[in-house]
Amino acid sequence: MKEKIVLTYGTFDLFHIGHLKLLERLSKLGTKLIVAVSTDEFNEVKGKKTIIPYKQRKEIVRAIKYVDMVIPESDWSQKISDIKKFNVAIFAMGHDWEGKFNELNEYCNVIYLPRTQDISTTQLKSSLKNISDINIDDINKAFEILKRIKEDFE
Ligand code: C2G
Repeated sequence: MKEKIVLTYGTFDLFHIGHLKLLERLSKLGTKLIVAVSTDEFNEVKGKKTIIPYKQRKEIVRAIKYVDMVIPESDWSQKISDIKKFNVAIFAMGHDWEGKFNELNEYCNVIYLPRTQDISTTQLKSSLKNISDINIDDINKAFEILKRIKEDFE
């Protein structure tokens, strides 16, 4: 079977089901899936603060069975040289990037896939923040109230 290389880019911070479903669908578009994972320095350029450092995000993505190779993404302009270097047939992203990389159609087939609904790293981050915002005093107060209610019922 003729080799058909698929290439995608992402931060993949707090790896979740949306990331997994995307990589699974991308792997079915070709024979080999290459994932460019954004470095911490590049995420600063993107204005993104990650929780999981690049070295670990790279290892997590590489361990996904759908992924054949991981490369670093360190700037916006590396895509054309990556497409040529790896002889990429398909460049694909989630549809939150719809239309943003159409200029790459000159070099390969550009595809945008629907995102998985109701899950995102941003959402996970805000849930974590909400949890961490709950201070222990409030929890203790709530606990005391519950204890008194329980005693009243006994
Ligand atoms: N994604 C998805 N479903 C979700 C969340 C994310 O399909 N619920 C997809 C995104 O559309 C993207 C990929 O998962 O294609 C990785 O998402 P991010 O880690 O948020 O990537 P981003 O920071 O947008 O980096 O040069 C391009 C950038 O590096 C893309």
